[in-house]
Amino acid sequence: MTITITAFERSPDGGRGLSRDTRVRWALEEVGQPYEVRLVSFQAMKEPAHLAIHPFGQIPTYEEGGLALFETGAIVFHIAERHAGLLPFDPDARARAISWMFAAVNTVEPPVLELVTVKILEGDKPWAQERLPLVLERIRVRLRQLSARLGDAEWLDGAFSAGDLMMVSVLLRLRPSGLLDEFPELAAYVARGEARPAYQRAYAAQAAVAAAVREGG
Ligand SMILES: N[C@@H](CCC(=O)N[C@@H](CS)C(=O)NCC(=O)O)C(=O)O
Repeated sequence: MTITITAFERSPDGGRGLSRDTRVRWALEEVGQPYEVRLVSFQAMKEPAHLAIHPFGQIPTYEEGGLALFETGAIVFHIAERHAGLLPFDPDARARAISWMFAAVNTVEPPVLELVTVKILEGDKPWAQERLPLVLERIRVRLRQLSARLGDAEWLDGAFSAGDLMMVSVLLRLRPSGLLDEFPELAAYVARGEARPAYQRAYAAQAAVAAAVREGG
């Protein structure tokens, strides 16, 4: 059955791999599933046809036969459940890997997103500069904790899993801020994720969309 995901027609990051379709592409590449991409404009994302698939009018979505999913955590989990390669077979190890998936989107990503909010969405507010150090410190707390747990291990819990895929994807959003460089173990962890051939293919695919937009004007 054909898998179709959605991605930005014009990604605000200009193809740097920070839009969340990259996570889904990466998961599909890890398990060797071909997929098609439907590019959507900001306007189309808010129209009924897309809202029927994604109630919040966002990307990415995932369609396969009669199944339509939204939320990257749920989509990556679905892919990992259906295909070998992203979750361990041992039930306890599998449950721990799933914990890391939730930790990525529910514990680490929220403060990371606050940085985007304070810098871009609220950047022109008079209190933005005052708030910035608070947000940075909240992120550092999480990075310190994560780094302490990772130590010098290659991945968060044994072999690479969907938990690492989600965590690396979330941490990558911090690269432009320079915060990752304060935590060399985490910077190396993210680099290991990026070095995976499946990530490289996912990155190249989303970058090609942005390149085509630039060429087309
Ligand atoms: N929690 C959602 C977040 C989805 C999300 O924020 N998508 C962004 C792109 S990375 C989007 O569509 N933004 C446009 C908008 O919200 O209008 C997920 O993980 O899938």
